Order: sequence, then C-alpha cells, then structure tokens
Amino acid sequence: MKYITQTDRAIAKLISAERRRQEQTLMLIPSENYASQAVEEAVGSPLGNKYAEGYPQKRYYQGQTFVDQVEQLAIERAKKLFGVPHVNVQPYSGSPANAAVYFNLLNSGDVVMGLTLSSGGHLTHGHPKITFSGKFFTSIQYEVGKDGVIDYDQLAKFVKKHKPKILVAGTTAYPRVLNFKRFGEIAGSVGAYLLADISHIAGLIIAGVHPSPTAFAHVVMTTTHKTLRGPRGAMILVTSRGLKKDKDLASKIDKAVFPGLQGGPHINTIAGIAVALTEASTARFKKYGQQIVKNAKALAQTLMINGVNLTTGGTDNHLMVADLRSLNIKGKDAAILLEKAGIVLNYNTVPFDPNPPFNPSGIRLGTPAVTSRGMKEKEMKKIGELIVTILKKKLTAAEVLKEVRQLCRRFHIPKAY
Ligand code: DSN
Repeated sequence: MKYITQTDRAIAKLISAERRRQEQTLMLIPSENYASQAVEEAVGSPLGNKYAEGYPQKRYYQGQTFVDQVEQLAIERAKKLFGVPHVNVQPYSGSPANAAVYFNLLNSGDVVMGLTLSSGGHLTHGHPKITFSGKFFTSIQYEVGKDGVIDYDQLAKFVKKHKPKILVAGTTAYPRVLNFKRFGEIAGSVGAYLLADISHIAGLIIAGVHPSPTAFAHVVMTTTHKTLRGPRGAMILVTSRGLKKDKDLASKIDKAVFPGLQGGPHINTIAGIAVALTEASTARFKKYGQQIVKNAKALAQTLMINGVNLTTGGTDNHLMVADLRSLNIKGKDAAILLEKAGIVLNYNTVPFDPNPPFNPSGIRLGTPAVTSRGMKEKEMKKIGELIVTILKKKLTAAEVLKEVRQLCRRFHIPKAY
C-alpha cells in the first residue's frame, strides 16, 4: 500500500477500510471467499499491462513470450485438475462465460432451459426479460418440487415436452447435491447439450465432496473465486463427451469467447487462476472442501434446532437458504440487522416465494469463507446461535457484534493456504 497511499489517499483509505471490514466480520455469503496473498500478488502484477488478444502461440500482438506460458500453465493445470481435454481460461466472469456458451451453441429462438431464480438458479440460466439469456433466446425454465428439491422425473417430462437445445444443470442457491448423471440422461433424451454451471461447487468437486459433472456434461462453466478461492474470473471446460458430440466444440467455444464476445484477456487474472489451481491441487485443499461441508451441516443443524426453517430441510453442500416467514421477519430486514452484528450474508428468495427478489422471504448463508479462516463445527454452532439471537431479537446487534469480533480475532484471514 506504500505507493497507492502516496498517489491516491482516498482509494487507499477505502481499501484499508474494506480490509478491516473483512477481518472484523463473518463472511457468510456463500459465493465469497478470501483469495491467498499469492493469488493477490499475481492479480496485482505487471501482467495486467499486457494485451494478448488470441490464444497462446496465436496472438495479434508481439511480446507474448511470458504471457503465453502463463496462460498455457493455467490451461494445463485446469485440464489436469478437472480431467477434461480442453479449457478456456479467458472469460472475465461467469455471466460472460455462460453468454459465450449460449451464443456459440444456440441460434436466436432456440430453447435454453435452466432453473428459475427463486428455485436457486442464476440470472443467466434464462431469467426472462431482463437478462441476455432470457431476451435473445427462448427461455423455458424448470422449478424445484414443493419440497425444494429438483424432481428429476418431472424434469425429464418437461424436457421431452419443450426440447431445449441447452439444458443447464447449475445453481446459486440450492443446498443439495446435483445428480449430473441424471441430468446427462435427460439432456440426451432430446439430443440437448448439457451445460453444467459449477461456479458454486467447483472447489467441492476438486475436494471430492461433490460429484463431478465432467463425464455427463458437454460443457462445464465455473467461476474461479468462490469455493475455488481464486481471483474473480471464469473458465469454460469442454469435456470428452462434448468433443464426441461435436469434434469442433473446443475451437467453437474459444472463438465464441474471443473474438466473439471479449477482447484482450486479463492475463494477470489468468495468472491468479493458475496459482489458485496449484493451491487447489493439494491434500490440504481436499481437507478444506470436506470441512466446508461439515461446517455447513453444523451451522444448518444449529439453525434448525433453534426453530429456523431451512429450505429442503438442510444442506449437502456449502450453503443453506433459510425461509424466515415463520419468524415474521423479511430476508432483507434480517440481513441488515445481522450486518449490524458483524454477520454478513445476503437476502434471498425461497422456492415459490410470494415476495419479490428485492424484498424476499429468505436469507442465504454459506461456510466457504469462515472455513478458510480455520473455523470448525464448534464455531459454526456459536455462529448459528448468534444468528438465532438476532433473528429472535434476544440480544441486540451491539451485543452480538462483540462476540463476532472475538471470533474474528481468534481466526485470522490466512495469507497462504
Ligand atoms: N452472484 C453470485 C452468487 O452470489 O451466487 C452468482 O453469480
């Protein structure tokens, strides 16, 4: 911070304040995490100065000796870690990565089928009217069953009826394991492509605590900054199954990313992804993934025995969604109150939510970041109890904040993994 403090005090102060905020609060937003110092160094490096339109050995600018090697390393590491024949590491983030897949595989009017937002899907999974995925293509979405869980028999019928060209198996607020094998069979029944969006669970898959979709999907998309703990970015993986369906799929995806959708890749981010992939290839990371799930189960259990309803009745992965209607508090009010107590999460719709996304009935919580800090089941129980005291208004936010600060002092944000 030496130079930025001299050049731009205002921004330097804000960065310091944000660092402090992250240190002193509990990050329970399931899509957030702490990248290591090594990842931060790669992202803040001079690699960001370089233009590199194209791909390794096929660039449109000179001076690529080192950035070619950086990108190639990231690609090779991702291929090995996920066990796929082709990876594109250039997407700026998850939404443009999904856009690249759709613009490549769909013509306007073709049907894309993903999970609705209130069922736990993502905006880019075909949310109507306001997203490219619902505007430029024909989006027909599926929902979870009344129990909050995907009903694969219903989905199979729905897919047969509407014949999507792409079926999306992916979620952002779904606490259960995805049955990628079943998704693959259902997509196959109408000759559809299966796109697995594993943005939330990529780290769990690498750690072996969630099944991998690579044997069943044609294309896999993941962001790199969630359970994977890398910088903000994304990757598109083309599987052997994808190449079997279309031998040109890999080059088509590459062309869809550049020049189809993006310009110069952010080589500094790609270096950060490469570093994160090295960190994720260790036995330590496997333990980390296992602990995320153990922690989520412990947190869920504490909330439930204290009268908080969780959708689907619990969790198998890193997150849970609490339906607060029985506690007579709206998701947004709860999230604002909890933030005052140093517990940072997001308000979220619940399946079949009668309330709109900007003022929904639930909150979403996850354990990837607190697990990165080294917290275990005992701390999850404590955090769950603190959340309940706030939701039931048994303690004030100021009282809970003191306990949160103590926890944060005991469990630092690690610089290395
Ligand atoms: N915004 C991310 C999340 O919070 O789940 C998904 O892109």
